[in-house]
Amino acid sequence: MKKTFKPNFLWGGAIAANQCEGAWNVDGRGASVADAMTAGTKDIPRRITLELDPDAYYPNHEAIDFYHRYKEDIALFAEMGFKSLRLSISWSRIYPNGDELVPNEKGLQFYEDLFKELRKYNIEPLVTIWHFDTPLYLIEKYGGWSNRKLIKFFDHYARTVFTEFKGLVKYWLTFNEINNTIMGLGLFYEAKEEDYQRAYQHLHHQFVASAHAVKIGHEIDSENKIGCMICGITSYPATCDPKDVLANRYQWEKSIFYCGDVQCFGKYPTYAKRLWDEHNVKLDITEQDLIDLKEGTVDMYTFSYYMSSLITTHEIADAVGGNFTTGARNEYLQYSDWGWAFDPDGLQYYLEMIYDRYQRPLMVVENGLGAFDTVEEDGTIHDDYRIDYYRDHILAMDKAINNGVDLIAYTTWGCIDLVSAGTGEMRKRYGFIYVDKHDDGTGTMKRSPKDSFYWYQKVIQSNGQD
Ligand code: BGP
Repeated sequence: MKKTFKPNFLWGGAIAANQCEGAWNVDGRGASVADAMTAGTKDIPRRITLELDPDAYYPNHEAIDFYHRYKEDIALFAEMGFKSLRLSISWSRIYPNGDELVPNEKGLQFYEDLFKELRKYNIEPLVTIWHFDTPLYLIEKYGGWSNRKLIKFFDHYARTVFTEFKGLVKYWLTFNEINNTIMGLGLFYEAKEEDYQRAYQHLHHQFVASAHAVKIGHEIDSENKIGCMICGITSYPATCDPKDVLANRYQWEKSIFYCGDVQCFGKYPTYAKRLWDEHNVKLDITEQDLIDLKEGTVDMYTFSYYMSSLITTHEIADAVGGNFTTGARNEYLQYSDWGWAFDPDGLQYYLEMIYDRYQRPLMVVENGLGAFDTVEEDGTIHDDYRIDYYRDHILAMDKAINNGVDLIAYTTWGCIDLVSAGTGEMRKRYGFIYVDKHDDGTGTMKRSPKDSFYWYQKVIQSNGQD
């Protein structure tokens, strides 16, 4: 095998504050929208309750208690040989309501300690500023991101974290899976024109906030590298009917390129007009917004990749999907217990297509398999299905790099078991490290390495050669 991966390739894992920290109301932290989400399952959707429902269970409140156990967890990541850990800052830990002027010192201290702990092991932090967790107060008082005022609050929050963590953090991502807002629109329910209007306006505000963050981050430290983060789903036409082929192209434009184009090229693409006109969307975009978008383009393109999907204009007999999308079943692929397609070739396709379009460094910042794990009597966990999943996706990256793609990082999702974002479940496990925590909230929280832990350690040690 050729030496494909660069010597400084960032192998590692990824987690997010709301899905692992817990300590939701500790040390001055305010509630975020993730704290208002009840537990769900594959078939029962999570609910958002602005008032806590005493009969419901809120899995993010305690999560895996990373807030108190991060030293133990980071030591395990270091044992695997991680070069990087992707994690996110909880906005409401820094600004409990989101619109304050003065930050919560204890929140800042927590992240400073955390980043120093990573540095102790030479693990490069890759920090997401927003990962699905807008402070709840901003939703209640301002109605969330469809209100332009949120840009100003986010600017302030971003400026705070860039200033505070200067020298400790170099790699940043602005909004996690920013394209989700429009990707699933109209797929799971009949969306009305006002839903489209709200979603596109919401997204416009996040684009502007992201561009501001890029500008602020560069101004505070010219060493900072700041990326966008797109939910990457490779889609194919389900048939050779030209209508399906066209529908698939439109799917790429709406779901994938729309956000990447604005964040990498700094302006709305030509097809944006068609997307808006289809639903009579009239956006409030100021002259200054257009200047800011141009000046705040990202340094790198990062994305999550779990699966591919099939697009068709014909009737779908057997719909499958996950992660904000759904489509027809692909008879050439295997599916996970949660209906996510296993498609490493789709990762190679995505990497090559996106690199060609944007010509800037890429990072795969989420990839992984959510699966049921069984703990054997002796405490071991034999997750060969997870090893197979990773092996094939790493081989796909290897091919793309050999074909010229500048891929600089791979951080697998949920390197330690954590709360699922989509379902709120614990039993949908992604980790190399098992956490003894269950869907009803019980468990000792004990951490145990799975077989994949030792396998990934070997991958990193050999820089992807083995
Ligand atoms: C992405 C999110 C993550 C993560 C992952 C897996 O959408 O960025 O937060 O959770 O998907 O999804 P799930 O947790 O629903 O299995």
